[in-house]
Amino acid sequence: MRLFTRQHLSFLSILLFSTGAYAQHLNDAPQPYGAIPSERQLKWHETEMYCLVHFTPTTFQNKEWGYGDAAPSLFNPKKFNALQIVSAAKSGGFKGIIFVTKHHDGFALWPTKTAAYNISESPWKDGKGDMVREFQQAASQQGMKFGIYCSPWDRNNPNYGTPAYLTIYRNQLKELYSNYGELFMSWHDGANGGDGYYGGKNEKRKVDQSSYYDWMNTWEITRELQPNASIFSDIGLDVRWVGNEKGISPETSWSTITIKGNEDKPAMPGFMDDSNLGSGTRGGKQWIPFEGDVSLRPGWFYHADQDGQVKTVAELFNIYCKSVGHGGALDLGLSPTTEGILHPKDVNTLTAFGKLIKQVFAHNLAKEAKISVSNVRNKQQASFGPNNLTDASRYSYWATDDAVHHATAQLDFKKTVHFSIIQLRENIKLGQRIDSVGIDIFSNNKWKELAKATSIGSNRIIRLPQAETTKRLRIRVYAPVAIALSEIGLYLEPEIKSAETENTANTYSKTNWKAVSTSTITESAPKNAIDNNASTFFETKTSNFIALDFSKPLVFSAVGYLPAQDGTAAGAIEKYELLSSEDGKKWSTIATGEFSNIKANPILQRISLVQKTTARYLKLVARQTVPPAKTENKENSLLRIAEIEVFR
Ligand code: FUL
Repeated sequence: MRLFTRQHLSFLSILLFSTGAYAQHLNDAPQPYGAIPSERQLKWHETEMYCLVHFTPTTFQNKEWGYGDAAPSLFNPKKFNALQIVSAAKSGGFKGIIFVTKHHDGFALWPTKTAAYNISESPWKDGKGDMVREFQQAASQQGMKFGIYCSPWDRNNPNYGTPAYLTIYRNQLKELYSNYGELFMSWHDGANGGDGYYGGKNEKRKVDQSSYYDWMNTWEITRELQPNASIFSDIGLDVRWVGNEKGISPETSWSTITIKGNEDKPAMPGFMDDSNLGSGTRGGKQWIPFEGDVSLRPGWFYHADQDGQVKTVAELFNIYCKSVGHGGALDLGLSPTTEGILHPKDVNTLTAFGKLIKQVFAHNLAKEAKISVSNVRNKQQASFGPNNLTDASRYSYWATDDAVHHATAQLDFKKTVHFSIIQLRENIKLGQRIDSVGIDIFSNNKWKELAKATSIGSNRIIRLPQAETTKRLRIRVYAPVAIALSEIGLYLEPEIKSAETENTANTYSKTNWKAVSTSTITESAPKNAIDNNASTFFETKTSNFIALDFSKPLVFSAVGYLPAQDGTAAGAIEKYELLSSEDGKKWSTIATGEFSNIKANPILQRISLVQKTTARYLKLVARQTVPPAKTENKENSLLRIAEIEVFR
């Protein structure tokens, strides 16, 4: 019996040789530097873009946070189509779908055995439906990864706040982890507002966020049942929050971080020093890269009055460059309408964005260059050479000798190239090694610096303010250890034609208005709230309201409140009361409620009135505001208002 032909044998020897060479290559490779990603995290880095779908009875209530009291009968999407939603995400270039299986309102979108408040109580598919299953199947059909978000805070569950609820929550995770295939992410958030329906008690339940969810043991369940799922939370374990809901990180954002606790207790989601979530820590103890989460619309849930505010392709590309392009991932919120599908505007934007990404990154101009480097590891060992820099593999790399910490890679082109984006990747299996880079072009017989950057990591997109033309480009790299750069990309960004965001504001001019409060501070006076300038604000520590005199009666359908836009949510109104008056003396309440999620996402809040109101005077009273960071548990006394809007 002949086992091998000559071809077989020569193939085998090549294989053996190359396996041997590979072993040698590994042997000669630089030692990993600092914290390094796990296999699970490497897969997550490769995913780069995924979507987060919010669709619960809260959609039908036109709210951002359900209170937990919505009747299940409300939930009856007539045209629900998971495939329409998932396909739109795919057309946008997204590679995964995370479905919110239970939001803060507590309504489970799968027929859970753990709580009665679930989809089987709804009229949708006569109570026989399972939306988690439909999303899982649609994702699998489209070749996309699937993940789940199950909110720990549950404003419906009567047991919330007691140890019994933790068991319920863990059982919910077990059901989700056991019945819906392999998950690429398990998403948990730190939001915990306190008050809710809680089985009809309508009260405030405070939990000790440092211990209540016993996260380390809860996440053991994730590890056991879904070992490949990356755990997202404020602080990981695998992926961290970037500290805002704009989806972007600061310019310098390391994948390594040293998590800081709070009040001498270890850090827990919702209970931590979050000051370095955006930047990470150079040389930090753990590898926990960031996810930029942001919604395609202003809110996470669908609101018809935001149809004119779907992000433009240009905005999305900017976010992409500052999330994926800063070594993190982009998690884009999708909000089905009450029909159970995405609005055509959302679909069109996703499709156009997907086309743009494809177009930008279709051709790496650096492939046309001859690349020379100032040093190659191990006496020019080919496996560490510059050929690796344009082979589109994240893990083959150009490396320098251990003693060489400053090096250059020079790209010489036969024909001039025109580019506006430089993309760099390190081989992160060896850690985040590079400290900084400088990019120069040779122009008029001298080198001209175009850009500098830090925190390269898995992906660094440097977007130039304008396109540049050259035949010679140089990248200067500094690392405290041997350099291990895996990719250089040069791309040209086309002019992005995005339809302008429609101005559906329809607001009254504020020219003749007057604003008063009881505050006497002049530099942050009430008039700042009606000056049409979002960066100035009225701030007071002594008053809890602002009153407006329109100078004549106005007929209005809604009132807008923009919290301060300086990056801190302190002083933002969480609970409000809105009053109107004809004479400025006798006031009547026209609305009360909460501005859900304002702390994480301090965008323009809208109070839509049940019916149009006519009044000359309006008063917005803050019943509860976000306290300044250091006084989290104390009575708060800060109110900040950037703008008030009145909608016709
Ligand atoms: C936050 C929640 O409070 C929001 O409602 C939304 O679900 C967002 C993605 O996470 O923590």
